[in-house]
Amino acid sequence: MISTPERDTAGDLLEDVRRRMDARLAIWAARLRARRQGAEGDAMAYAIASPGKRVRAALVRASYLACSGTSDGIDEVAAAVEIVHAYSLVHDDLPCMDNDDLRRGRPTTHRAFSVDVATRAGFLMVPVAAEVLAHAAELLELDDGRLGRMAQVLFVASGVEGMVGGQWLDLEAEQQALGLDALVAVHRGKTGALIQASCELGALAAGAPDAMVERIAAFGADIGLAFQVADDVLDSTASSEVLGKTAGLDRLLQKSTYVSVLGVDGARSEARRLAERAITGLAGARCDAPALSALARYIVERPS
Ligand code: GRG
Repeated sequence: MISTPERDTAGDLLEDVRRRMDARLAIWAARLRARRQGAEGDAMAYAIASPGKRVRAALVRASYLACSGTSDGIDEVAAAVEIVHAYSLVHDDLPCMDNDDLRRGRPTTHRAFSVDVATRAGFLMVPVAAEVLAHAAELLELDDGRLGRMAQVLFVASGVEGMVGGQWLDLEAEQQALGLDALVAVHRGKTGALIQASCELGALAAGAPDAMVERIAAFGADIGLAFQVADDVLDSTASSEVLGKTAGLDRLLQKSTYVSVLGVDGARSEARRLAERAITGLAGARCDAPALSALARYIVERPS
């Protein structure tokens, strides 16, 4: 368990970021509902404004602050990442994927609307994320080159070389016994890529030099993998009530996970090892990053 002051650092940061994100995402939800009247607009608003932990947003902000960023315009970069994440949850829950009824303590988007509407709303959220990122660049007064680099980081991480590719491998692997190397590829793609991108985006928005961006990206890669390892543990140890989504789904879908390969204790210690490696890697990076270390430890000790 992490020490009390560090837990408070992560807790305070997440609470602050949650407040900021809820406000920003509510504005975008209302805008989308007004722009696209009807079920798809309502479904996008439902998915975008639903209450998550906002870990990715916190990583964007903490990386930005660690690289001496000073503008609250960074919230809009974080909102773009959270919208990509929200779309992935809508599609992940569909009957053709994990087929879940519960997300963030509420009915999944396809249960609240319909499969057709949720599918369309999910796709429509991707260009919204691009629009939000472009708006962030205006708020932060970033030049076109930097916006281009950030768009590349976010959308490559969201695509077939990242999140979609990892999810693809995950679906193909149902009912198959994967070895650890294959599992690492699934987890790095479906979950790790967007978490790594969150860290990189914060550093890029702050105008950090390439060497610093690389250090923060390496940190993000380790905690991104650790996040999914911890998720595997939670799926097999926590209740649906605490998780706000159906617990035990991995076993039901016969998925290979860190728990099926290493057991609960083995998976837990691997998640902790990755978090500590991430923190150690930052130590030489000349960035003052207690919030990043606190988030790394929160990611592997979180209750949900
Ligand atoms: C077309 C093959 C194909 C894929 C579409 C659906 C999809 C893209 C990707 C799914 C990626 C995914 C849902 C990975 C799991 C990530 C994960 C651990 C989600 C839970 O994150 P938390 O705990 O959730 O941060 P909250 O609700 O707190 O934001």
